[in-house]
Amino acid sequence: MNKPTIFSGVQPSGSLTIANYIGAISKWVELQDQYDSIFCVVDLHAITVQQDPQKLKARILEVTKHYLASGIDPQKATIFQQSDIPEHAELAWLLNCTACRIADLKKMTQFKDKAGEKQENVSVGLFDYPVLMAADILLYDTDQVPVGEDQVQHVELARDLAKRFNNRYGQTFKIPETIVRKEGARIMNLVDPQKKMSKSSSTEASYIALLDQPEAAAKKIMRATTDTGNEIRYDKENKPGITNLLTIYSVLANKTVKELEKNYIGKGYGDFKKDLAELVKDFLTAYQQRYNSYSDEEVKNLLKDNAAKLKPLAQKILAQAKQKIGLTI
Ligand code: AQP
Repeated sequence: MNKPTIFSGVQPSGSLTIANYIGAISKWVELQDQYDSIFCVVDLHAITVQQDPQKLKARILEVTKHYLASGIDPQKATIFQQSDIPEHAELAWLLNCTACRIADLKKMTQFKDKAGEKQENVSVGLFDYPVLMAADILLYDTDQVPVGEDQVQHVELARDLAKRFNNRYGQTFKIPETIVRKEGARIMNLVDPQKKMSKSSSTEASYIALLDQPEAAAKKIMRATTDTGNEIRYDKENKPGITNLLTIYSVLANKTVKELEKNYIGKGYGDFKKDLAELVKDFLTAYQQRYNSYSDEEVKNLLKDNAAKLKPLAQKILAQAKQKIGLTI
């Protein structure tokens, strides 16, 4: 029997953070044996905000190396570059016209967060981003989409658009489901633990980049904002800073939060942070060794080969949608 399919991606929009690893990529690694796995470098999403062309080029290769360094096995999973398969953009257009309404997109919280006060002056692409994401998912008959919490609303929109299209034109798209990890689906900013950690943040101290110097990353942990009091306890409401650090610790050390809380009874923030800083330093050192073992040439070839392998499936689903709409003469 065929395995079910998972699809997910990361934008080459900055230096990947430990939040991208914990919330998304590490979960993909866990799932890659049970699923037919498709992991995309979503470059067309990245250009919804301004990108420097030279940096963007480099980051497409970087994201691919991050997938590999995290443990995605190219023998098991298909890693490719979104813009290599133009069917993504074409299906997005079809969904724009046949299934998505302005009102759907106005509800998207990520757009409101990213556009902020400048809603009238950001690109149309930033507003339409969730429709392209729906196209990415629907183009491969995806069963499940493993994402961090901030992307859940977008996967729900993909489900709604697929249902709307199917109701109007007859069964065409599979309805995808979301997979969100129990702990670590929303890693918070180290400076302001009320905000999520983001790779495009302008405050370097707010995130741990996977390519940060391990020593510098350890310092960021030591300086992370913590709460009043000194008890190491998971409490999102009253102790968002320590709760966030406990979550990072728990995922990287593969220990439960309960276990950690027990280990730190009677100890203070200083001891806890020192241990976590050491853990992060060791994690990054090993991670970067793997990351540096891949060459640009190697990842370019991998991306090209995989796009060629995947294209027929994308073409097939797109052709079905076009035929249903009446575009096939
Ligand atoms: N803070 C987070 N905690 C847990 N998971 C997270 N993800 C992002 N931030 C966190 C998950 O990482 C995957 C890739 O994200 P993306 O590149 O699609 O863009 P994003 O969700 O907008 O993430 P960033 O880091 O905040 O990027 P920028 O700054 O470019 O917008 C997704 O599965 C996401 O949920």
